Amino acid sequence: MANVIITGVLGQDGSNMAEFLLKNTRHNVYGMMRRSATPNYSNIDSFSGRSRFELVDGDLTDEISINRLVKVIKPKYFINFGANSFVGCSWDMPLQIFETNALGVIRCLEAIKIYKPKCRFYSAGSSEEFGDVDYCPQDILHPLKPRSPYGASKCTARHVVKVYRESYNIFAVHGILFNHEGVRRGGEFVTRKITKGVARIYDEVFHADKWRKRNGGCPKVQPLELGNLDAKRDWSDSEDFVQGVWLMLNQKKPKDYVLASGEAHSIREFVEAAFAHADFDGDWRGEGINEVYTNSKGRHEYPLVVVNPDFYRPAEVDLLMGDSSPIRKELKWKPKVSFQKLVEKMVDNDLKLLNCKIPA
Ligand code: G4F
Repeated sequence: MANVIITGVLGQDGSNMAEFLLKNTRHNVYGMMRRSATPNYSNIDSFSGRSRFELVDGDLTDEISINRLVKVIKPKYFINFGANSFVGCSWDMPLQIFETNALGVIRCLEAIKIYKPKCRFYSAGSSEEFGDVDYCPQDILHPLKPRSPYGASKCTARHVVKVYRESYNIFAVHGILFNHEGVRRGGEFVTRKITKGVARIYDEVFHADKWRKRNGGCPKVQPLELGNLDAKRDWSDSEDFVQGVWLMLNQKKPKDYVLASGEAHSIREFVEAAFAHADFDGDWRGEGINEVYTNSKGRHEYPLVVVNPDFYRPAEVDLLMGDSSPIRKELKWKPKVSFQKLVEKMVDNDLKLLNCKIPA
């Protein structure tokens, strides 16, 4: 039995990692959370009462707190999922992004170097490091060509991990994670924004009594507003990824790997799959900022999705698709959830949160 520190434990990946370790190992899990006036504990509700789980205060921008935690807890593993992970806001707060995502990694590695040099460290890398890609699928050797302050901060973290590994012989790995989603995903990311939007529209339209009382005879639907529909991403399930991270941390020698599904789908395809699962039938009409995804089933036509250029980014990553064959072959990593299953799981969860169920 050993101690594990997980930063970002209230987020999607941190909470999935903590839950995975509590279920599958006998380790004590210390989940680090940042001080906030109104913290949201919903992602850890299912396990926060476990005796082997403890919430601890800390902040990646504050080395005193990181040093204290490593000195006192003496972790065997330090898993850094704490980050500002939203690419879209990284142009608005580039310094904060670097403080947390890049300098935060130096703070963790310095604390490990001084207080627990045998600790194994995981750094959450990102396919955003590849940016405007040179080839497809991208593997671990793909050049670093970030397109956002977020991507640049993750490239810095990658270099820092390599430097500490080679200079101090620390077991540190930087896993390159392509997009990964799930029922604990934050609502600002496009997948969850879509599945929450589908559930809201389903609730508005199919609970006819409710909306008729509110709006009169025909459905009044507030369409979902999205930005670039043509970007393509390689989406997987975060619960599959935390298992890959654990394999990386327990390999013999530290080596970086890519985690990815190997499939690319556009935002448009995600929209279609999510609405189809909730029994909508849509058509794309118009072009560019005038494009609309219109419900064409039943008596009424109404817009399900419209384009809002406010959600465009100053620079876009058009296509991400990863090659994860090395970790599948060498560490026997096997993801379970397909793109279609992921979409269905997220839509079902958001419908359930609104007490809606698709009729069988
Ligand atoms: O869901 P997103 O915000 O994720 P993004 O930027 O790909 O980043 C995620 O994956 C990275 C790994 O590749 C992680 F490192 C990172 O932390 C994060 O988890 O946006 C996906 C795509 C983009 O092309 C964006 O322009 O969706 C497009 N998009 C279109 N409309 C939108 C929207 N994105 C958001 N967030 N909101 C929209 O309305």
